[in-house]
Amino acid sequence: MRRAPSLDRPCTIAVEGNIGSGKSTFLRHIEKLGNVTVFSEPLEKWRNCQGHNLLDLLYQDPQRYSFTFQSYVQLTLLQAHTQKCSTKFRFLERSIFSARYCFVEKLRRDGIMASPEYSVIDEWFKWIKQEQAVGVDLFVYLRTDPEVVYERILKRDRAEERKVPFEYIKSLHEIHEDWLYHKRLYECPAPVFTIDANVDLGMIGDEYGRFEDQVLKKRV
Ligand code: DCP
Repeated sequence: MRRAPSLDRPCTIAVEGNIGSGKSTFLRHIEKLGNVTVFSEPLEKWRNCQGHNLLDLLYQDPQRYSFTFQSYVQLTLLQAHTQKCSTKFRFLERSIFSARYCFVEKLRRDGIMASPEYSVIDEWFKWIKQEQAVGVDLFVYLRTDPEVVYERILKRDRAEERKVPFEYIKSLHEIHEDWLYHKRLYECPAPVFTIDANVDLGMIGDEYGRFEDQVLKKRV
């Protein structure tokens, strides 16, 4: 599934991490460097699918709407993975992999997503992986403590996320850890570059610099 980057296929880097780990901040920084294309997470699409705020519905009634939400997430991330781009580097905010291995996994474990719904999402996922150009060359893992991101989530006060309990964030953290850090959950289809994203997002420049030196400059 991993293909070597070539002239017609840029080096694809997917930025991952818990909710509130600073993916958007990291990508805003990367965008300023130039010669990169950034596909930010299609959150606005999730908030407005033909007038429906699917993110809000997900949190209001997860049993009823998690399948609806995750189906649309999978579609919009597939669209991001396969968008054309002419720069050497292409950055994605999240990927179909974290959608499936972290979020759908969590919903399945908690029994929120019904087994037939999980199976349908999983069949779609397997087909996409097999048939579509969704290869990733590197994951950037913005590694955080759940307590830190929970504070950030409370502070940013996104309307849809007001009722998200700490336990949910903690458990999503553990799933991200198992997948990207300990590598004991499913497959990890590309190497992982880990960034300590606990530091205040205003002072994270050193960590970003390490990524630029060790990844971007080496591949130019
Ligand atoms: N979400 C979800 N299932 C997914 C992807 C996201 O339920 N497959 C939810 C979790 C959040 C919202 O969508 O409520 C956005 O989450 P992200 O972690 O993807 O984005 P953030 O905006 O929190 O990222 P950051 O703060 O790191 O920039």
